[in-house]
Amino acid sequence: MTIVHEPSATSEWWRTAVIYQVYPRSFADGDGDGVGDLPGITARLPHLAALGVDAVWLSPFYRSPQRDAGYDVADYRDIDPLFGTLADADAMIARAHDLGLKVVVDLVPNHTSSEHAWFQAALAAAPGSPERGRYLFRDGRGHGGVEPPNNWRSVFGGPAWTRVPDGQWYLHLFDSSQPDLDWTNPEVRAEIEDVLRFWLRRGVDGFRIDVAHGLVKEAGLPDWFGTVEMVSGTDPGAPEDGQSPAFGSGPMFDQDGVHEIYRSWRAVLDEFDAGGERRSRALVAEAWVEPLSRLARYVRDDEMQQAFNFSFLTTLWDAAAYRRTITESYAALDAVGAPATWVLSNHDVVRHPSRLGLAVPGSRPNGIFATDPQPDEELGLRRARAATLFMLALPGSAYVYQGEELGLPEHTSLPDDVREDPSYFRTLHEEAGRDGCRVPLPWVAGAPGLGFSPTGRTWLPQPASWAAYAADAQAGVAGSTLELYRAALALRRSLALGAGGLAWLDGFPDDVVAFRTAAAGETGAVVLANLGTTPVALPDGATVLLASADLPGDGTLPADVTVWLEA
Ligand code: TEU
Repeated sequence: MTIVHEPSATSEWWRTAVIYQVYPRSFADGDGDGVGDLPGITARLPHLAALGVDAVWLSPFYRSPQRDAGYDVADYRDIDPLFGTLADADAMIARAHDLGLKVVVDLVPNHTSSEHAWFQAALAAAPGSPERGRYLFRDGRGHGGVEPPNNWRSVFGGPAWTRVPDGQWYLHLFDSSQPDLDWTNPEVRAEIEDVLRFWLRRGVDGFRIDVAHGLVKEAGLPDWFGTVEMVSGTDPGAPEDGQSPAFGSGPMFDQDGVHEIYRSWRAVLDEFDAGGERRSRALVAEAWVEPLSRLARYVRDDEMQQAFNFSFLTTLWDAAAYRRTITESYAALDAVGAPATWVLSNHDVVRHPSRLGLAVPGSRPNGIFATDPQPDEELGLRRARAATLFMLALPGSAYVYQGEELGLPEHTSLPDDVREDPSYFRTLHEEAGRDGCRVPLPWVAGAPGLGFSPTGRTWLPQPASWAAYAADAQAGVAGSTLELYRAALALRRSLALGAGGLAWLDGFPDDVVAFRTAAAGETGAVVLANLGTTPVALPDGATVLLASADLPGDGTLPADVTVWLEA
């Protein structure tokens, strides 16, 4: 037995919470226009309470031209009419709180929309003006300034600079409709702190911080000859030991200056601590940063509370690789007193049942075209259920992306003419992009649009196979993925697994991830995940609490199955 993590002694909600990601445009549509909205979400919140999660995180619903599905914010203090009104947001927050769910909203501070009043003012103003000083406008290089100021590439493909009519260029790490703010400008800092207060006053319990590693750029904006490619994990130079290349380096990412910003935001949140409770509100870093020791810097005591563990998401289907990632995660995060977080899917990556059904299980293409080799749907789902079941036993906090509780696969045959993700366009159609993981959810098997919207409209078409995955087709059905998630979340809660310690168990084949987890004073559970190709013997006399697939009953654990055993 090797102890890698001690039980957690502190009890703030975000240390152990299971947080469900709602992608508003695709969760539930209240008004029938085919795009999900806040009233649709509010009406379906009981589904999430019944599922057994502790919190919801909503991707952006702010006023936006929707060039990057809302990650291009034109007004941080208003709701896009597509999603409803501020009154709808208040009602959603109130209903969630009534149901005992915390609410985390998305904050996009690295860039605004090009339609934000600030950027419009910058365009109208002259080079060198205070209006331009809120963004990263620079003169170009070469004769007449016709070359961009440096060689940076957009994360979505293509150059990271766009030229305006008077000849200056502005930086955009993402789409040209998403100009980067200049975080050395005190006005920018004051504005976003005020935006935090605006939403805290409306009662939110936390913020997920978009591109948290990108706000500060290295002074002088020097050229960079590495990769900014964080979208795809299929780098041909990737080492063959089952790991993707390190991400998040270069002069545009993970600069030391970002931490001072997060310390100031932590102080803003502390102003709102409820009833004298310390740290009742949380900041969550979306920072594609490696190694884990660098990621841990975002969650030091006076900064954020959580950071998404993308090292876990990018680990390939390999028991030794998982053990390594998990051990390193606890080592790095325990050193700063932060909870580990675990995540397998979100709105930026191919859904994990499909990734785990690829020839290299767990690899991370940026979307899948109908003409690409297709994932094995059945094998992928079997592995996804196994992966989820061991993730939900890991001490710390876990994220569930909408629809994964239904076992949804990626939509891999979307017609190209419905695609909206800017990364599809900016890679000149070389990468399918992220639309395939953003398809509207199936709620009712027999209904038009699978019950997503009262009119049957859906902003992206749903695959025909999704009727079988609809929530109503799985509710109450023994062995369904929905019932597996419900059972796992209920047991996780009753066994207090989130607050557990973790020890690797000896005596199992290398292909088995085997650990014991128990909170202080609890018996906990033994978890075995067989990532190999042959069945392995279960311990003598083992009592199975939960399994990710039917067990043969001969005392063995088949390949691609996880079990929780009585400890
Ligand atoms: O993503 C930040 C980011 O780095 C992504 O490009 C990520 O690496 C990639 O999508 C993973 O496949 C955030 C949001 O999550 C994403 O939806 C936005 O498009 C992006 O910021 C720009 O705001």
